[in-house]
Amino acid sequence: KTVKVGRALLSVFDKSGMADFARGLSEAGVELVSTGGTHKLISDAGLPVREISDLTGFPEMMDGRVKTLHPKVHGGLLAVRDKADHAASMAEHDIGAIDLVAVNLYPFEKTVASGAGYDDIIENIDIGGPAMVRSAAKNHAYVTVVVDPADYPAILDAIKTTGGVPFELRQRLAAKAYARTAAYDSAISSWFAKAIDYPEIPYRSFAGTLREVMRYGENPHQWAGFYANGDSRPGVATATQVQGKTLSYNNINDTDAAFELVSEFDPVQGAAVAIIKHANPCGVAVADDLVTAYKNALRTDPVSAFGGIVATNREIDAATAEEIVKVFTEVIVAPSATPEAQAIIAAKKNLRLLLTGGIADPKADGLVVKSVAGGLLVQSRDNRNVDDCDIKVVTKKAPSAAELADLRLAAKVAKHVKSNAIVYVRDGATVGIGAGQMSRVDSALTGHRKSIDAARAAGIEGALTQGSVVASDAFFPFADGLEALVAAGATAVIQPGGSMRDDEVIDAADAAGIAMVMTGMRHFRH
Ligand code: 93A
Repeated sequence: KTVKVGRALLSVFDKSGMADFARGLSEAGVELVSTGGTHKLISDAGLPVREISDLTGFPEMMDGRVKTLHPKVHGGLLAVRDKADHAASMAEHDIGAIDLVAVNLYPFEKTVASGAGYDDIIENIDIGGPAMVRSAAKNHAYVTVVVDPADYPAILDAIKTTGGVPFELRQRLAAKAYARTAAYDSAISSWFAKAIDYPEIPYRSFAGTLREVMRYGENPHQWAGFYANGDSRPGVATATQVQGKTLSYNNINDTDAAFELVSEFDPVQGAAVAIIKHANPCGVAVADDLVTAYKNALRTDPVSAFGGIVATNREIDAATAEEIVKVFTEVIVAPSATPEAQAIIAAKKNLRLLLTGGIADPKADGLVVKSVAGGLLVQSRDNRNVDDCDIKVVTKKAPSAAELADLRLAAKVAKHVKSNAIVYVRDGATVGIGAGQMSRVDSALTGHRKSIDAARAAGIEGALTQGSVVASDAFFPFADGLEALVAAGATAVIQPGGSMRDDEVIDAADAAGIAMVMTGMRHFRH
């Protein structure tokens, strides 16, 4: 049933919308009670409002740590109005009912994101706020709880039109309130786990804030939402969309893959471009300038690049924008774009342009979560790459300096290709990528075949893998995978090593007269 609101307790850190909300409530005859800062705002707006200390009979104390933690508050929130003994307790202790609570919490997440110190972060753990929210939500049979200023208008509307707040709305607000306190406590425990290096903390939850509900998920019959977890680093969740259609679920997933990959390459050392389809790269290149990197990345697999996602590690200039818009592209993601480049891209109305303000830090830690039936698999981010490895030459022949540079590029790309991953590189660009095959030999063959297609498209005889170098994301269990690379024309290979049959694989490389190096670091990606 609809409950009339007689008294409201307002205690908000984020004061947006509060003056209007308080005015609306006051005009509807609701008595307002409020804590320090919120009280000041409301009385400055010229509205009648009581101090919380007036209601509790206690001053706000201990730097505000104790202001609403009082039976007059929690009794007023939790009492079951039509239970005789509850009503008797209220009468006996002079506890008045509180019918509505508007609370939003100390900005714990923002304080952490700002890089504040330990004590400052601890001080920003709100206790009284979540306590009121949880009490009010539990007693939603009688009480309305609002944690999000976006909900103020709907509540005022209901009060104006029906004289109170209907049950269905109170239920939804209560559900939202618990989601908020859950996310809040989860942010606190996540921060703690990180601050004291306790990753295996039990009961860990992974809550985020709904940013948007998408039209659908991976497929049209699936629901999908994008939840942000408060991480403020450059990336798909924090990027600004300058233009284009709304991003879909698959767009966001692929854009993330593209940007994480391109961020492996230091923009000071060179321009890098990655083109992604279905979360796998179909072309990656580094060059002195961005437009060359784009053209070389595109050459790997121009057919697959159709409808792809382009990521760059440097500001997009006009020349690069001109080239990108020649190919049907779904999303461009870049640290920034010049005004000229933006004008060129603007001609393609649907094309989405996301600007991140910087590249992602490939060394950053963090957690990667994957759901399985009945649970979540959680692991730390794969935040290492070939630059962290001690590269060992295992063959008679050592790679040349040029080959070694290409091997490093190939290894960084292979890290971002679904396993089994085989990446052929020549002259700073991928020339064949084999992704996601169940056998490493098949990935080797796929990459080779793609390079033949690409060569044909470019009017070149043979395969682009001739004279290339190759990275494998994991070791070769048998020599056959390596032999497939040799047959494709590879002259040098980088792989982690560690197979029982490493010796056979090394012998095969020596027999073919190619160079092979081992990193000791595997990069499975499933
Ligand atoms: O320090 S607290 O944990 N102790 C309390 O008793 C308490 N009551 C409300 N924080 C408390 N609050 C929080 O104060 C609210 O959640 C809100 O964020 C803030 C509003 O304070 P003010 O009205 O003084 O700006």
